Amino acid sequence: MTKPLNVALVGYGFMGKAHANAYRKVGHFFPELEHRPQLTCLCARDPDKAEKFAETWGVESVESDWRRVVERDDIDVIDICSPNNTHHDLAIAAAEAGKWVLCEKPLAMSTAEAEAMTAAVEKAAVPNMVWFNYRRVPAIALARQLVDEGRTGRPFHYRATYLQDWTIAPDLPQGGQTLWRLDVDVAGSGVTGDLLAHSIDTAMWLNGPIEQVVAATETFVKERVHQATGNAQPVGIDDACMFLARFANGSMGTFESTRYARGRKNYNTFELNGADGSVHFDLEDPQYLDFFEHKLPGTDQKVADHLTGWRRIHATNFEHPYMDHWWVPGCTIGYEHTFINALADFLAGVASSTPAQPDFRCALQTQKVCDAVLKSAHTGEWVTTGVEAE
Ligand code: SOE
Repeated sequence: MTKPLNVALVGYGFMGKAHANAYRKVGHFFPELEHRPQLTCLCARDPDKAEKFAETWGVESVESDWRRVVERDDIDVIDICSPNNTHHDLAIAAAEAGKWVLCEKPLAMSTAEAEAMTAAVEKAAVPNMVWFNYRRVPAIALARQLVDEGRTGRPFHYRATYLQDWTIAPDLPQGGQTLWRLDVDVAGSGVTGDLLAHSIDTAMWLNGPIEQVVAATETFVKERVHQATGNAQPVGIDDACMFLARFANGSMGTFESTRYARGRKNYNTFELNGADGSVHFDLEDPQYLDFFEHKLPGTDQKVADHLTGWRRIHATNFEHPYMDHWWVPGCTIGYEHTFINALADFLAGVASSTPAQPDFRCALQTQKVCDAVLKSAHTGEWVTTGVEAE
């Protein structure tokens, strides 16, 4: 017997669409799940756009005030896909009302906010998760499996880049519904919270806690017209950020992110170098995990050295993470499927009382690293992150 689960989606932008699609599809591809999400409510400020979205995605009702959603008895889950400055109040109110809470990344505008949100979901003991969807790319999950299996050995280096190019034009405005990511009052930060949060989440998932960072940021375009006021206003976000990291396991990391890398659209890459092997991933080629295995199993290493080399694993076999729920080997899945996989993990975690990660407490650790990065960029000094040991 399946149980219906009434979901209220807050926000209808890029992420609203990605999440709505996940709720629609998850029961088809993960039929073993006990819960069947229903798109019960969409909450958004613009009533016309909200009605249109609800019609397109088959959402049963529309609200314009999230407080009303939180009060509704027929809602089980509140999923926050609205801009970053709404996450804190909404998540806390939802938790206090006993709703399950899912939240887009970054969890919050600051560590202080993320701590309060984590305390609220834990006090209310409600299931919660943050949508760091890239953990659910099969090739990235495979990287984690290889690390867990000990195939990369003692880690020395972790290298991440997250590059885009969509804000280069100096006449691009900031703010409003479409460009809130450029408005520091709404986004909290620039590439650090928006892009590096992904890189940090993946890095700590694969390679453990980041203990210390030293960073530099730059804002290349200092003023942009604000869509709300029509006036040129200072740009408060970081357009680019690079930082060095020390991991608790003794390895060293470099991280770079920008929205000014001409030609790079969503170039999210990482490489982990260990004593026994390395893994490399590039989101613009997402089906593949590159793996260098130094010790070939079952061979005499002296004889085998001429056989070593990077191996491209096309992560589409039934044996690869998530792929037994999708198509036959060789047929690929895409960006949208990472949200479906994430939702499936979340629902399975609730059913088995083994919370899927990253939950709020886990995402709080990423927030701490982001805050430490921004602090270091300001002071120019190494900053201890305060990330909890695993
Ligand atoms: C920014 O352009 C953005 O949409 C991020 O907000 C998403 O989290 C990232 O996955 C794609 O890029």
